[in-house]
Amino acid sequence: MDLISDYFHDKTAFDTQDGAYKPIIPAPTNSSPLAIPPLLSPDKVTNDTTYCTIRAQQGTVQYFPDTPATNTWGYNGNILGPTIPFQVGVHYKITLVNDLPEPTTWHWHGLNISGPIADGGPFAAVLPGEQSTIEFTLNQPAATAWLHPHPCPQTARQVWQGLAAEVIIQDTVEAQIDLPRAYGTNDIPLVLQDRSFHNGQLDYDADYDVDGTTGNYALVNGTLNATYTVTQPVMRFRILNGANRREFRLNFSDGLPFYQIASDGGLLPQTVGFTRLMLTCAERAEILVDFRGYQPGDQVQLRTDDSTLITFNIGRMPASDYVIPDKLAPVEHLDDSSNHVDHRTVMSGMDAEVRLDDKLFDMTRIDYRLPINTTQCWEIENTNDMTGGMVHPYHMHGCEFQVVSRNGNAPFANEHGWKDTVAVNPGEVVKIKFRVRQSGLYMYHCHILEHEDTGMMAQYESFDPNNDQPIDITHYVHQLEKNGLHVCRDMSGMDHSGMDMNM
Ligand SMILES: [Cu+2]
Repeated sequence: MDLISDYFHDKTAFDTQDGAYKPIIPAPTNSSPLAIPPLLSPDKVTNDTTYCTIRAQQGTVQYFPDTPATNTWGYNGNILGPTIPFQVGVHYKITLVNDLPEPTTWHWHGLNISGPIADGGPFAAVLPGEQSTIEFTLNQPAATAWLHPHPCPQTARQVWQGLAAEVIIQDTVEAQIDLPRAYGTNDIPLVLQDRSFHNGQLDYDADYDVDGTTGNYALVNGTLNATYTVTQPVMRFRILNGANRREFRLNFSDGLPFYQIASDGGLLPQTVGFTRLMLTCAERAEILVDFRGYQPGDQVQLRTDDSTLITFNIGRMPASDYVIPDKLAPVEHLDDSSNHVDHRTVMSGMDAEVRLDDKLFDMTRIDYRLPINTTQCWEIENTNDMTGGMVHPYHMHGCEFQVVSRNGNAPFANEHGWKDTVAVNPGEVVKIKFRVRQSGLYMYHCHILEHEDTGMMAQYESFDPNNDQPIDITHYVHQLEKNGLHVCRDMSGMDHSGMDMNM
């Protein structure tokens, strides 16, 4: 297997971007064992339905010995949340409880479920002290997805405060491949984030940057200066970039190779070996790491650039003749014989000038309509002409897509599976194809959370061409207004064309 040592990004743009970008430095506190989130236990399992509860709540974490505990938010706990296992084909009923002092939503990033409510975008707000119930049955490949809030325009602040959890989707295809899958033993999540602290507290407003808020210290699964003792010869890490804005440029301190087996939407057709891998915001990579070359007492760090994210202490491990599989799972071919581009979406600008298709988000406006069960081909362009531009991670709700090309060239070696978030370099056009399976209303946007909250977001409606019943968007708008909730309209107050004023 070839080893790739290219980050696949526009290095100039990365290195010269926004001066407020903070390097990761060691936190001034002792190292701590990596927190491994528990698996969410269902409330009840019946013959046809599995019931769960996910409560957004306030908590505290004692990060520093000499300051008061840090006030945090989490799902069913103090920070982040349990890892949520879903089985394809099972019907789930999930109660979402808001114990926070403000409205929030539960967005299932990477789950192809009904929008705008079950999907959990900005229309799905739950008031403080209230709860709602969603239900769905998953029909998509095994994958690592995630849960995070998505209220407009408060997503970035709520994620910063601690709301995020990994989701593991399981199916029979993945189950038949010889991969580590003992959760908490040789299969563990790594949620990568960065935060700064002010007298021990998170202070989003103090750290806010319109081009994306960054912090000085790495948090892995909410742990500062995390360490992990390796007792299994080959580990599977489900890595999520859960940061508001930071790209992670992953490498091991000694150049140890690692093997990517899955991207956002599931297994790759073939394992791809790396010594360096960049993950932009919201992207996931499942990797296998072979620790058999080390001796007990050795140490190796997983880093971003040359800053440590987590230190692995090698412990005693059983002998193993495990062979990392080369072939994984076939990826469904989406028919694209017409070669017709259905739509081009343009991401432009930096700072408060960011735009999607020259517009800012408006919840009362449907930006694009597309038929279900039909292959769509879109081009995603990052014009970014100001000051060299920056990488924008483009994300779609309601579907997983395949990367067809980058500026007409073949996609990267790890882009041959399903994705829902793709990094678009300045001056690049990324062609994608996808099929939406269910009618509904879904967001597409930049996943730098501050860009999204500034309005670099739009929404599409998917409809059944054999039974086109357009969504009554005023119904959803009125639901929010009736509850005194904010409705994002033409978010700048600029570029009023008069067209939207009647809504
Ligand atoms: Cu962006």
